[in-house]
Amino acid sequence: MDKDKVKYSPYTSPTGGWGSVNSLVKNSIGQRAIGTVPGLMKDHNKAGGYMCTSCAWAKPGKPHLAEFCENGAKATFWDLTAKRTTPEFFKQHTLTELLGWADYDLENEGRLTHPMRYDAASDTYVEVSWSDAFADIGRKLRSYEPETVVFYASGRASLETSYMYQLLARLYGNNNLPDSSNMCHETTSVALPQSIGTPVGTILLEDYQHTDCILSFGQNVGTNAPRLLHSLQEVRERGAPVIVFNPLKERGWQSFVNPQRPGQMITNKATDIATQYHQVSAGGDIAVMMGMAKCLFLWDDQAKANGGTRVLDVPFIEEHTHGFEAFEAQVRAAQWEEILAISGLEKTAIEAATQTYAQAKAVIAIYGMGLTQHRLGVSNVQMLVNLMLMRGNIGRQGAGICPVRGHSNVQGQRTVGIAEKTALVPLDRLAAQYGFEPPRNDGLNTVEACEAIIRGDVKAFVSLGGNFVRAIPERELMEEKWRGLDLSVQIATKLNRSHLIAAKTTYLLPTLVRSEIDEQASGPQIVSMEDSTTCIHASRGKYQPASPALLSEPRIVAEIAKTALDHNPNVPWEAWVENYARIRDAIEQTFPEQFSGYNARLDTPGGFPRPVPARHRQWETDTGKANFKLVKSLCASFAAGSGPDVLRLITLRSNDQFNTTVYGYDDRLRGIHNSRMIVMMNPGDRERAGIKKNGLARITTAVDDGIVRTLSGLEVIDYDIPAGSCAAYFPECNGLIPLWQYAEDSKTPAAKSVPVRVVPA
Ligand SMILES: Nc1nc2c(c(=O)[nH]1)N[C@H]1C(S)=C(S)[C@@H](COP(=O)(O)OP(=O)(O)OC[C@H]3O[C@@H](n4cnc5c(=O)[nH]c(N)nc54)[C@H](O)[C@@H]3O)O[C@H]1N2
Ligand SMILES: Nc1nc2c(c(=O)[nH]1)N[C@H]1C(S)=C(S)[C@@H](COP(=O)(O)OP(=O)(O)OC[C@H]3O[C@@H](n4cnc5c(=O)[nH]c(N)nc54)[C@H](O)[C@@H]3O)O[C@H]1N2
Ligand SMILES: [Mo]
Repeated sequence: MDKDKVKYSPYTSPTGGWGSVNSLVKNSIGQRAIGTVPGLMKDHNKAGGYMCTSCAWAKPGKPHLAEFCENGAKATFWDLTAKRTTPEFFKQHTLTELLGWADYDLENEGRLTHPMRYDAASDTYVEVSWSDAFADIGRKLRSYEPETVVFYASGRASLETSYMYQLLARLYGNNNLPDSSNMCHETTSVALPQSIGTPVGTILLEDYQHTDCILSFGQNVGTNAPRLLHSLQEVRERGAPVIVFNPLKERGWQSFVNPQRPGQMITNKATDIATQYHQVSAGGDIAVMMGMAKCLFLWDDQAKANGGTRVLDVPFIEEHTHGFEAFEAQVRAAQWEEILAISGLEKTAIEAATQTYAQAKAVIAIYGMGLTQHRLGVSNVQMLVNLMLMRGNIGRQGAGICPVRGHSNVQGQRTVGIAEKTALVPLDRLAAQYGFEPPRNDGLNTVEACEAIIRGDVKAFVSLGGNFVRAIPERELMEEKWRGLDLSVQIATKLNRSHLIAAKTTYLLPTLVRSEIDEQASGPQIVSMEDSTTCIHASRGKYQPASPALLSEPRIVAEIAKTALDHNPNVPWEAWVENYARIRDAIEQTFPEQFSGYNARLDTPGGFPRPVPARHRQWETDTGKANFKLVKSLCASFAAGSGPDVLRLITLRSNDQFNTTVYGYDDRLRGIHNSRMIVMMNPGDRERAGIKKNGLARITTAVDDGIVRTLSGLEVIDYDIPAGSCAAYFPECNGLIPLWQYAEDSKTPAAKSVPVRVVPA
């Protein structure tokens, strides 16, 4: 693939509709998937079925006839592919050869079938028995200092597996539990507790039925959480406005045809989603929100003066918040000139957005990586909360903050203890429950794990899913240093680049996907996961496993624990794997407030919600109130280097990928086809850079730290994007991101405005 020249023509069809049906059918045929569309209709996100493996968006109690989207179906078809990556495949391809393959080609080989061990002499993976693999992994783990081992988790593993995994790390002797949320919504997990005393969003799905207005910042709904469009469509049909801030005109926020509605499919008459679309510059959101706050204060002053209805929710601010005066002073001091320069918007645009916001009684604020992956990501999120607090838009029906999470159980992994920060984990309860002394010092997050690997301080890396080396910044250096590890254990479903960069000893341990039947001693097992709105759902696999040699994730974690740890009679690894309901009982014992009646409530339609105090205006913050937080600066990005030729590069997802899993080379919703090696540029910026229309470009990171980071051969697309911002795909661009350019306070890599120079290639 990737041979043809890129084709670009702006996509004018709606999201959803026939385009998504065609894409879904193409993927089902391309993967010769054992899953079918009728199968999906019966089981996907349905009671008694399995929960989608793709995004974490909420699953309604009364599901649609087909409660899946194009991208969830794609992910499932790719899981249920008939293709296999067998021991025979590995005999035929050395790792050196495979390193030349594209991400797409690696995963397109299909499901891993057998446990494998890297053999340096032949430079290939060779088959190994499970028992030999576990014995060797256990022996090696016993030989290291606990602090030198990292237990990474990507966000797909169930609550049951995740609980066992964090316990494994703590019994082993560390809190080195970085996970994919460190690259994602960690910013949320740092910002929201300071502001409103909870690390998660405050809305439930039903709030969409009561909202008057939606604000959206930096999230691409059509690609990354398409089922949310069902709610947005209903919101629009009630006439409520939707205001979008995004440098790119993302199709999902513009227009949608619901494939669930035959009438709409036949007429192809789309629902317009955004009523206002503001193309903010990358990193310009704090400035936008500061401008909005200024308008609110000004109009409130006027209302006070003429005896009109107040614009601020004064009773709420007085009763429920803290820090208002300091915040007010910061807003009043902010200068419009700076606000407009940084946001890239006209004052009239900010005023129009504020007017709509101020007229609405109940507002939901949606956001994604466009806010979190910036130097001041935490200020981005906290400024959004400030804006909501000004009008009492948190903690009542139809209103609240809605971070749209990534992986399907990434939020849940945190809930059950996968966290490097000890303050987030009830260590005393774990100590009492299992009769051991858990390590009390904080462990490594993702960036710190990378730094430790670079220093040579990490001996072993265990990966519960994911594609760590490909997902992190600083690709070249990290790949080089990764080879210095003594042990890499990769629990995975498909082959990816992280598996090809061999440590001294590397194991590839294949596992089941969520839609497959997980048969254990007590029969087929249920697992569970938490969605973006804190609702917990049961999931039951329906399909035969891709290979009889696969083990489930709980089984793999238990076997590693049994070989790597001394026997502890209080930790019934074996009994847990026999019957996962026992793991849920153990989770309930550790987290009684969150999981009371866990097994009994597992099949609650729409999932059972964990308690979120901020939903009821109980603020578990340092002040006992919702805190207005001051922002550090109006610009969320790193300084844009020197010179007007420095652009801010946004690295983002196409419609044909799930993170590093690339399903194809089309980004239909952006009208880009045949290639991922592209850069979307403002035509004026392209001309200034001396690049011909449709020419080739080289991107070089504009930081002065002695490391040259560069990527060439990118085809330039003249795109509707603000001057000064440009965009290209993750993970192709990850080598351009300096490891030290992360969000202050949360250490989320700043993937959304990398300072770069783009020149003719
Ligand atoms: N199909 C599919 N679904 C997915 C994923 C996938 O890869 N494929 N990934 C999953 C994961 S792990 C995650 S975290 C989520 C990610 O979902 P999103 O949060 O939507 O993440 P991105 O695709 O990175 O896109 C971020 C959006 O922010 C915009 N943006 C960039 N910079 C700025 C800025 O400074 N300000 C504003 N206002 N906007 C900005 C971009 O133009 C883009 O529309 O999706 C999840 N769901
Ligand atoms: N430049 C840039 N970098 C980014 C981002 C960005 O926007 N820009 N986004 C960041 C974000 S938000 C995230 S979440 C990370 C993602 O980082 P990761 O979560 O580490 O990466 P994924 O691509 O989701 O991992 C895919 C692999 O997971 C394995 N897998 C799939 N399903 C399962 C399963 O059920 N069990 C197991 N054990 N393995 C499975 C497969 O082998 C597959 O190859 O990337 C981050 N990196
Ligand atoms: Mo993510």
